[in-house]
Amino acid sequence: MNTILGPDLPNIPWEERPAGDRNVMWRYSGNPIIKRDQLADSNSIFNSAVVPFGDGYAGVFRCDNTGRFMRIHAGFSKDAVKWDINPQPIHMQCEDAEIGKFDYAYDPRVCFLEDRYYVTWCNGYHGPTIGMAWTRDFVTFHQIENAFLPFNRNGVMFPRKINGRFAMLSRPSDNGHTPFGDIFFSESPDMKYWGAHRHVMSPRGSWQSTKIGPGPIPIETSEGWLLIYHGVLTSCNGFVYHVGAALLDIDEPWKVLYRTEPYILNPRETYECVGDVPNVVFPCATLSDAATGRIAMYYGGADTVTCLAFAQVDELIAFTKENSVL
Ligand code: BMA
Repeated sequence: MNTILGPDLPNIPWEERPAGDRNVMWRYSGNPIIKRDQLADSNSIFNSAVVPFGDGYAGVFRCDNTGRFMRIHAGFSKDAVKWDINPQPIHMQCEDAEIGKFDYAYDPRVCFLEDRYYVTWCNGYHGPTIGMAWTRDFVTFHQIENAFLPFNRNGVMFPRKINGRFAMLSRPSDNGHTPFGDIFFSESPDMKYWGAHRHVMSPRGSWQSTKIGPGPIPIETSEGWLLIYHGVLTSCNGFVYHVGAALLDIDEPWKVLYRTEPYILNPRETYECVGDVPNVVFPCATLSDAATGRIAMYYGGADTVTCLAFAQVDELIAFTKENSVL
């Protein structure tokens, strides 16, 4: 039995796989769970991250407004499906005005680590890089140093220290729409200085041939870190974003043990194929229940709405191993 090494969360969203569905991951019947205009001035709400919080859930949501400015907003939920999103964007506290100066914020991830929640996001600082903040209540957010120099996107922390150091995956990029991109591992003694950078994996044929990037916070399992990631191909019509899975070594997560040759989710429903950027599924968070092995994954559809999909950890690990090409 492949197990999640983490807490039991019996109340995460869940639906059984529909009869006749042969896919390792299946969609929530109520998708999208967050529509583009949930806020009075939102153009789109997508690529967002949620975590267990108190007796419910909290999250950080990418809300592009009707001025098409990219902002992140806090939100709360009892059931992790219906979300109350604060109409005001997060205003970070920051001791250093140079770092706190706001340009734009998008694609947040949230990671509970030791005693607080860390938020990482694509932060505008002379180009995109990895912004970082922490919060205990999702009301006050304390912004700390950017993790890296520009240009970088998809900063995804590990949920515990590894070999005594904080650890993060990221995807160095460019200042535009980035027609390349590998996943790297970095570590830090203090959340300020990041180094010991290691290559994790490169793009590879077909659905992940243009670029790849880490998605949700990796899930610790008996078989290694379960990494859900996005992989992009360039079609004659532009980028197409898919979701894949890999297992990384527990102590040396830059070592890839298994990696899916097929994707595990691709844009095929209307809300994934039609929107501001068509043909995008972009995962930023999971909730998982160790007792049952249930995984609920949150992803953006077509850069417009927020959606949910489900998998069973045993099945996803077995699928990743059986369909692995390194
Ligand atoms: C990436 C990011 C994501 C977005 C994706 C598809 O570069 O901007 O926020 O979902 O492109 O447009």
